[in-house]
Amino acid sequence: MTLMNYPLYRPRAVPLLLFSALLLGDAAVTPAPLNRLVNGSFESGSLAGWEPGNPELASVVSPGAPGGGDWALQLQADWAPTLGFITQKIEGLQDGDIVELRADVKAMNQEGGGAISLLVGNSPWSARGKLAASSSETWTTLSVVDTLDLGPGDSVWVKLSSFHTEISPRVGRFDSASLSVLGPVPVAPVTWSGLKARYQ
Ligand SMILES: [Ca+2]
Repeated sequence: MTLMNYPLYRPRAVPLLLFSALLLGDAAVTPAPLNRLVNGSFESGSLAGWEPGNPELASVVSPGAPGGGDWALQLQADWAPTLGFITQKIEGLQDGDIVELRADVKAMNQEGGGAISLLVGNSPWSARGKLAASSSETWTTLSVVDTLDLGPGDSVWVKLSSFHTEISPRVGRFDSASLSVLGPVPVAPVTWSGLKARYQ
């Protein structure tokens, strides 16, 4: 039997997976996830790709998080009271996809901080979803993992937001935001010992 007869789930992935398995020995082959966010690290120096709720409450500033390049997002609340936020609609996701939203967040003053949300709905304002938040004054990586439950007409949105103002301005900085599809993963990990066991 030749390797070409090996019944992999995704035939087009065979050469790369086999080559990687030979290089890595018994390590599982896990390709780096693709970031579905546009301008998630704000390295365009602008809000390109994002829709601000109130443009006066969102700005692109420097410095960003360690390893996050030159630029970051800063959001603040005003006295209305309204919070600053930006949203981005994510295309190409499917019902049942397991996705992870990550971002680095830092409070810029004692009452500051920020939240990241993964939302599903007809619009960012009517959406349901999951949220993670931090009020730490050191850079903190937030993560939200969810399995998408998409109904008719639903879209997926990412939202970055400051906290509501109360008695003092609440400012948060954001950097290195990413949205990755973690699964479902139909391809079983290919290992060298697994291949040897199959042909011995
Ligand atoms: Ca950045």
